[in-house]
Amino acid sequence: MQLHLKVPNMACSTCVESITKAVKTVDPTAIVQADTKTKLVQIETQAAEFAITEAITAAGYTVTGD
Ligand SMILES: [Cu+2]
Repeated sequence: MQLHLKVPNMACSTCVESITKAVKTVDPTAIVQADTKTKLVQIETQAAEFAITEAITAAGYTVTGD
């Protein structure tokens, strides 16, 4: 399943790293692609969307609708 999330406070590559790490705590096999310009995060994962969203939020980021 592919998730498309918007993370408005993702500003730089360190943010991308933190978000990727957070996602991988939920699903180590997840593939994360993030664009700091569009603030869009594409995640290929078998995990539930709410679990991914929760992990990103816990890492200090805001997830809004696509
Ligand atoms: Cu950053």
